[in-house]
Amino acid sequence: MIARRFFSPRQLAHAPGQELHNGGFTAYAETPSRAAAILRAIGGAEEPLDRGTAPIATVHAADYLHFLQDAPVLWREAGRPGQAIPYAFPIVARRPLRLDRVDALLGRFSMDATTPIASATWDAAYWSAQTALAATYAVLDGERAAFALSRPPGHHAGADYCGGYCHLNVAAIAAQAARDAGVERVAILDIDYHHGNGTQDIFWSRPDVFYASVHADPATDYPFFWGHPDEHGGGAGEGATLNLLLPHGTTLDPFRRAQAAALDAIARFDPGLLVVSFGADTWRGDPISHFALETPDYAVLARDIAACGWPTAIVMEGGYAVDALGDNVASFLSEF
Ligand code: OKP
Ligand code: ZN
Repeated sequence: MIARRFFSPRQLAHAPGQELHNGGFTAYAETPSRAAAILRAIGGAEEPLDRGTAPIATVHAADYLHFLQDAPVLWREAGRPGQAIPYAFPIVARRPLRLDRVDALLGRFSMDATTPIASATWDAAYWSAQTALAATYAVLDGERAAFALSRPPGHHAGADYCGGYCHLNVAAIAAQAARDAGVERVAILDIDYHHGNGTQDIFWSRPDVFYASVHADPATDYPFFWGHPDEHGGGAGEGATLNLLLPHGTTLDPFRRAQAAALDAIARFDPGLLVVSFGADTWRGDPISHFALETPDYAVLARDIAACGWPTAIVMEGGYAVDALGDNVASFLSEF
């Protein structure tokens, strides 16, 4: 089992009741019980230091960070029950506007309607980011690998938007912290079932942060609009984004080959540090996903990553089969 693991109990407070799913409301899939199950299976974790908002603000826009803290207050002031949920989005002619109405702000700073914001959300997301920073600094201080039990997850969140259960992009915050600590090239390997559109977006024009993702085809799966194979990065970041798509029903062998292709590309980039966005929603029984990995397969994937030898910070993304989640994460972490 990986030696350094980080989690703060304050991450549990974000617990939205419901989400919009296929036209109706269902129980929110990204539950605090996910973190509790992982924590049990990995035998506990250290509490992260509080490194403040500065490392978060190097990745996220200031107005967005204010919005995350203000939205639940404005929602209550508007007389609304439960958690703040957007319903109108400025996709046509998005332009700077001074917005006051909570529904306008929610649409401006969200990419979907499945990412509720409650009064505890900011604090939970803040500490989720602190776990990613703690794991990154453990690795910068010489640890071979470290694990952040980041929850809520991060890879769908962009510099100024939330989405896909994500509020702060913990992988991006980790990668940027490593850059700011002097690591010249940082790679992110995203092996969650879903494409990490937020991470891709944040580093799209950056030649110093390589983003490689193995995921379900966005033609059939969320987030639909990003993660297509012709997305390679832009400007100075041209060639530093790689998207590898797999079909429903994918088992270990094809997944492993795709991951090997991602690792080859990362090896050519020659990173000083690797951030792994690890999702266990590739497991065969995941309730919202359609791959078919088995629990022992995660150890095989982890061994392939570890064999590359890069200092590695692992952050937690998805995985919604709570009863199997602990074993799947423990299987992955057993090889580091
Ligand atoms: C987050 B992560 C409709 C299905 C889509 C959002 C999925 C977010 C996945 N309820 N909901 O990448 O695991
Ligand atoms: Zn996912």
